[in-house]
Amino acid sequence: MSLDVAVTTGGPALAQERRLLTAVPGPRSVELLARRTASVSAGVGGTLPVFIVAAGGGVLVDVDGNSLIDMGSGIAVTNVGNAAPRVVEAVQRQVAEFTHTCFMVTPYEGYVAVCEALNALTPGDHAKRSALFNSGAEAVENAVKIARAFTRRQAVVAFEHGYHGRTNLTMALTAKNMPYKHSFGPFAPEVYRVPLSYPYRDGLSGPEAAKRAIGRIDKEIGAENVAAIIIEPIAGEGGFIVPGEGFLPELVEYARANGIVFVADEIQTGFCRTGDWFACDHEGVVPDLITTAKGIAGGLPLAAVTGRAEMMDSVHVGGLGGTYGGNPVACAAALGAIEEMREHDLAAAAQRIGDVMIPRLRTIAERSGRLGEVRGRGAMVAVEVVVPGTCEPDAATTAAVARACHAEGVVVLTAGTDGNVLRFLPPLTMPEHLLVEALDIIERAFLAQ
Ligand code: PLZ
Repeated sequence: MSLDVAVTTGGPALAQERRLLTAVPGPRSVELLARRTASVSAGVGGTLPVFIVAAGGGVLVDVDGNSLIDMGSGIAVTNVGNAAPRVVEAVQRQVAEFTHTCFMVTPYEGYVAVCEALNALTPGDHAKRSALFNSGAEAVENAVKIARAFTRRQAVVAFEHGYHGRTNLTMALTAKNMPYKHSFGPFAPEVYRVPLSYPYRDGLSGPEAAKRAIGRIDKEIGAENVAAIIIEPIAGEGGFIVPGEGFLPELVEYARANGIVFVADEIQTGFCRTGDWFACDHEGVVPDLITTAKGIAGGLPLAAVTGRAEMMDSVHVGGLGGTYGGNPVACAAALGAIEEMREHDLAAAAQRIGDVMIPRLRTIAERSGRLGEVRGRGAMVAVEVVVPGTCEPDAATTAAVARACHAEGVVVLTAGTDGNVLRFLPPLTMPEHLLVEALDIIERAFLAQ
């Protein structure tokens, strides 16, 4: 498709500007949308019907030549920026050498190198092993398999507002019915849900909330029946809920005292997103197993479980695997992405993004009265939208603000069990001038409500 604006390549070389040449979506996107509707299952949702031809730095360029500010990173995936140079170079080299062998049939170095990197980068300096998969949900499924095999127990504890995927077991682990679970049951058994720490809504300190959750586990399941406790250190789809200080460490201590495997799902929070390599690092939490995906490979599909060697090695030989898990092209991308993160200190970049966003959003909160809470860590930032003067969730205003931002060429995402959270996940390569421009547009959208 030819464009009015020359777009020869993606990546950071793209003009870092917001540019609207047509309405959003423009006519070419509308044509493609008609083809999509006629060919793609209606069950696959969509945030914004603009069709993308190039992306990089902090922008997405569509088929109509519009350049949109990317405040979503494809749901926390392109942390290193879209088409990041080291990712592109590593993928091009690998794809020309060989595309697939199946690691379980004839192995290759890239898979091992990714596991070595994960073992070194994830929290804790104990002996670790990793295994690679294709998607976040698949990593979570395998973490549960490993915890069950290691403990010979069955129960798995998950949390309110938790999100872990769309496969059968991970739907069971996920809290929210619509759209993830509705009409798709029955779900996997032996999954139990306990309350999260949600300071804005429960008014409890982290340790108090931990005591409440642990009380429920003891009374309703029995610690000796629990294989694993699985938690996102910051709930992602649930609305960027940052638990009270001390909540996670108390859960880890309880798990350790009771022979329960503590699994941190860092699929959304990982790889520099929160201003550290992993969100667990913030409170010095050392999980037994950690699941990663999304940001790991700069946009190529890859996921992993990393954890204590004795747990990871407790599974019988052949018990873990899959045709594509740790595909060589995805592994090359991951090694390139990790280099980008190191080279450009993207953890520090995430902190700087948070330092720009959070004070500005607090000012917007004062002016608008509709933002019940501004929260997050690093470049994982959200606002919880409420009816002014109350704590009542306001999903309608949240959707209206998102729509207004989209129309102005700013790609924002929503989240939250009540659909009342506007969340921001810019690429960590977002130039500051675009971040500020996006915030200006977000402010206008709120003040127009
Ligand atoms: N665990 C913490 O955030 C994926 C889902 C988007 P997959 N989150 C985005 C949607 O509507 O499907 C996620 C996550 C956490 C697990 C997953 C699942 O990762 O790669 O989507 O399977």
